[in-house]
Amino acid sequence: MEIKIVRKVLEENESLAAKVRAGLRERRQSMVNFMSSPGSGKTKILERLIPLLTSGGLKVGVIEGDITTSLDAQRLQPLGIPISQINTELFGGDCHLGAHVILAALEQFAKEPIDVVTIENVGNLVCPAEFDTGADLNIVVLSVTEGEDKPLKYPLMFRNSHLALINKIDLAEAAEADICKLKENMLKINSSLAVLETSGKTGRGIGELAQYIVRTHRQLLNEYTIKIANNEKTARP
Ligand SMILES: Nc1nc2c(ncn2[C@@H]2O[C@H](COP(=O)(O)OP(=O)(O)OP(=O)(O)O)[C@@H](O)[C@H]2O)c(=O)[nH]1
Ligand SMILES: [Mg+2]
Repeated sequence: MEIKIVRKVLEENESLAAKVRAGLRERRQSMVNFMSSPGSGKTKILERLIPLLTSGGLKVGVIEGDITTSLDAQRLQPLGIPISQINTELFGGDCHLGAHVILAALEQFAKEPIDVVTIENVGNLVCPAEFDTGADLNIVVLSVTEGEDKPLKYPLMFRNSHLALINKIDLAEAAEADICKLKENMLKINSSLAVLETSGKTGRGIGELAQYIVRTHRQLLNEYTIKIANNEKTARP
């Protein structure tokens, strides 16, 4: 019985995620979902990444997921971009953002001219991987202090991500991190995972991250434009 209920919740989430994705395309937007353990550096990376995206001409909005505070949203406020705060304690304290709350957050952005929506998911290496938010790009952030074994212990997160950021690379030597082993373990779980070394402190790798997001955004919009044109062609008598 319990298994059936869990399956139903996940199926409902899948269909809402598909609705999120369809809405994003209609508005010519793309969405990027940052996931990690607490403290791996999601907010710090956003603080550095967003100015790069906006200086390249993209309008960015942020959905901030947290169980209880708006501390991260306050850190991002100086960037002057639209921010939608979701506190999951208001509906049961979920340790992830489901597609239903993302839909509600996107509605808050309805009047904003946004190109790229970034999500900072709730800090947790397990649940956010189970619930599709409707994002086009899932990015897992793992810092060098967390251990090389984490991809093997939390495989779903790495399987469901497109890009992994090895963050706090500035601390790699002090943490005696084995970066080769860490990459090997990531690729053992997901051989098509792209990997970037980043530092929210020094800014290393954040330019490449911005380029990756811009490339994905353009590609999605191009594909959508072609799809619409083809649909119009076939609809013509
Ligand atoms: N040395 C170093 N410190 C970093 C780096 N990235 C983040 N930090 C620090 O690590 C701490 C946690 O970073 P956050 O950006 O708050 O991490 P988070 O993933 O957003 O954390 P939650 O939102 O609580 O899940 C902060 O003190 C950051 O300044 C980095 O690349 N190098
Ligand atoms: Mg944060």
